[in-house]
Amino acid sequence: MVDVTAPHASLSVEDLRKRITTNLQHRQGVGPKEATVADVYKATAEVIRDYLSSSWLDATRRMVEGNVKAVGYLSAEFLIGRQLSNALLNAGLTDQFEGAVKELGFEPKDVIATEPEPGLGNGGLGRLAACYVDSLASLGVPAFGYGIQYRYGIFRQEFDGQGRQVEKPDYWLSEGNPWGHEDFVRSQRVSFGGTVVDGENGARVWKPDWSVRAVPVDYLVPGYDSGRVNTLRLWTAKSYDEFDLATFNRSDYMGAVIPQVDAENITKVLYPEDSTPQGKRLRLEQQYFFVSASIHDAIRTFYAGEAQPDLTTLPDKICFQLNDTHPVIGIPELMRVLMDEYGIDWDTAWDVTRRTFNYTCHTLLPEALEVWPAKLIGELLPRHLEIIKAINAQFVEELESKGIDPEGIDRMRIFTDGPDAQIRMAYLATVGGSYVNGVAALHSQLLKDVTLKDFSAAYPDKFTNVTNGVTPRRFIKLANPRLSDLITEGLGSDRWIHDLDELEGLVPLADDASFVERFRKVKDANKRDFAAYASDKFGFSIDTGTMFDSMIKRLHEYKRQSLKILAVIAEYAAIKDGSADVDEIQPRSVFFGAKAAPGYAMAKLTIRLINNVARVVNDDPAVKGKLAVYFPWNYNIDLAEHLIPATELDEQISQAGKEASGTGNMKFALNGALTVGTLDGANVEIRERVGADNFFLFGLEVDDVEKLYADGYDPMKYVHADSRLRRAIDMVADGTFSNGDRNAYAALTSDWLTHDYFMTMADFTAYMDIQKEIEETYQKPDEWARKAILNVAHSGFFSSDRAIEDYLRDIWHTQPQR
Ligand code: 4GP
Repeated sequence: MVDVTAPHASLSVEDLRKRITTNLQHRQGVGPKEATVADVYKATAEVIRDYLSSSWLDATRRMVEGNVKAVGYLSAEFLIGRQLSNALLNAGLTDQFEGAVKELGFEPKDVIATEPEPGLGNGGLGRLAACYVDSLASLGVPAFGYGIQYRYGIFRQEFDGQGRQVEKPDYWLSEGNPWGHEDFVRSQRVSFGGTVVDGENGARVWKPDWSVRAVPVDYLVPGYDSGRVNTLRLWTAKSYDEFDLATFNRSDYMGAVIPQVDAENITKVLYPEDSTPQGKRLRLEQQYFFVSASIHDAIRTFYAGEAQPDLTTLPDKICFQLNDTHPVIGIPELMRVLMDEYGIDWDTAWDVTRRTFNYTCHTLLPEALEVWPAKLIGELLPRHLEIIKAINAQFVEELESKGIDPEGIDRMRIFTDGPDAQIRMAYLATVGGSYVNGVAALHSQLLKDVTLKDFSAAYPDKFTNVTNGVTPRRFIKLANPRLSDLITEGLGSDRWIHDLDELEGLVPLADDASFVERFRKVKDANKRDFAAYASDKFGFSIDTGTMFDSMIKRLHEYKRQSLKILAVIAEYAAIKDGSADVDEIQPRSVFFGAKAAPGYAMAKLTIRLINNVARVVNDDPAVKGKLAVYFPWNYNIDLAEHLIPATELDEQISQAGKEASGTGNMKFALNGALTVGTLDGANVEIRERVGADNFFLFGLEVDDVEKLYADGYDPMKYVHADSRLRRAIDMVADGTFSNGDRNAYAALTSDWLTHDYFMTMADFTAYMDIQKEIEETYQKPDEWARKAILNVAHSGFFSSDRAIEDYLRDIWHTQPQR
């Protein structure tokens, strides 16, 4: 572990109050007496940012002058969550803040809750990126996060009167943005389109058609108690020709702003719907936009003022981590920059590029590995297409020299020939970088055995694993202050916040009656807090005497929210018709949180079903006090921070072999929930660590799934075998959850009965059966708490600090800067 000290000059309550007051007067234009909570929030945020900025400048300077290689984490998503409380914690200013705002007459929690949450990510890989920038700064590693500042982020989710998801723009920037500083001076030009012509001495010259201005918005990333403040640089697109006066003067007012709208569209939303050619094109524009700007920014940073920089030293200055395939166009871009802008020859450029990039894959679904039509790349980035073709040709030669047969070579081509030629970005990333890693042991193994099998056979040394991790700062210390205090008390110190392995010290306390009792009290209090929050925010009225059972994650068929909702329906039916033993049933509150991609019809239909099951179940007096279902809308980090500490049972029930890792599973275990799960993703490692007795395992394993596919999977076999399942599906089909409309869920029921690719039917019985064990255990509260404590104690491995140390050692080959 790194020795960390906090070199920021400390601030007293009085200092901070004065700074906030001054900011209120000078920047917000109000006196402390007239200030609203929003003014105080904004003033505090600006003061904290200013306070951190000297450490930030210092860290940047030391990075440029020193000789520790930096990390550039390239990611289309950074799901950072609210900034204020995290910045205060990491800078050691929480107490001073509380004192100062109280003196000003405000409640600290109200000030913190005023901050809008930036929705700059969709799911796991975006939140992971945010955990990693926190850990990089906390460990003292020089690093940049590079991404996009989306004006409207991921959409804001609402539900209509029928329970359907409605996507609304998220105006998170409408009150300004005290954390992000737009640095117009350090903008970059990013160009698109046009043609490539021959230049002098065999050079190729790209003559682009149009350009946009990439303006960096800088967020400061303070490490926890490390004194280091790194940069998260998110790019926003602006037009060079904002306004066409001549057009305007012809009274064509809309026409006058078309270039501006075109340019700004690039950074308006995360993952624009891409079922149309325009949508696809916009996504590629986004990817190239942020990657090109970031590469040029890194060169500017490390070679500032050098007339003839020697870019062959780039891999000693910075390594770029490609967070999934979205930034992979960076590989041909760096090649282009090195050759066309700096005159470096192909072989040298290739060597530099390969040593600069590494690639993390976050999926096992083949359809999630991006493939771009060569035609589209040719239109938008003609020079890059040439370079990709040349990389492919060189790669094919390399494979031939390794003696790989022609079919093998065909399977591995980066560029597939023919009229519909495609570029396979995961392959490009694998070939164009040093290392490829999966995000959990099982996932990395499956990448080698299945998804990238040919590549791992040809380049075994490239493949490695880094099991994901989560930051204990945000997800324990901030989200669960009661548990944090109890852990600190139990361990006798708060070193665990730096070194999560220290949690092992809690093991003996799992058998200490008074600790167990206090642990239970923490969970009960967290449940009451969540109920109050959910009542306030969503109007729910939750019975805190029930078991809190949560499934929060993106909505996807492989994650199998369907399995959970079918089990809920089966339970509902059993309570109603008296087949469930009322004395034995464990009353539950089931929580769902999930957004569905706007173009993903099955996922959206599942949302509608869950909402309508919730409506019917919660309105039915026959099950009152026994079963309730809640689906708070707009699942985001704030909701996770409230629900995870209150949850007792965590659902990780994906089909085995489909979830790359999961990080929610880690957050839940660290917050003292027990998991019901399949042997999938990081569940495998969680179970190994917390102990098989403290994890509710069920369902098919990867080999079973493969065998079933091979033998011809027939979902009807399972439907016939379990009357509970038949009944639940019948209820979905017969209009029970659609006011009698028998067609409402036809797409879902017909898929379950005929296709069911993710084998929900095959796992239903095992899932229902494990519930009995879960309920029996839950009815022995001390036993449940003991298991939950052991989950906390053995989950220290799942800290993002550990994950970053793995990356430093195995992939980036760099270290903290003292
Ligand atoms: C997610 C994976 O689905 C999840 O298992 C993993 O924990 C997470 O990445 C971080 O590695 N993938 C995505 C995505 O978010 O968009 O593919």
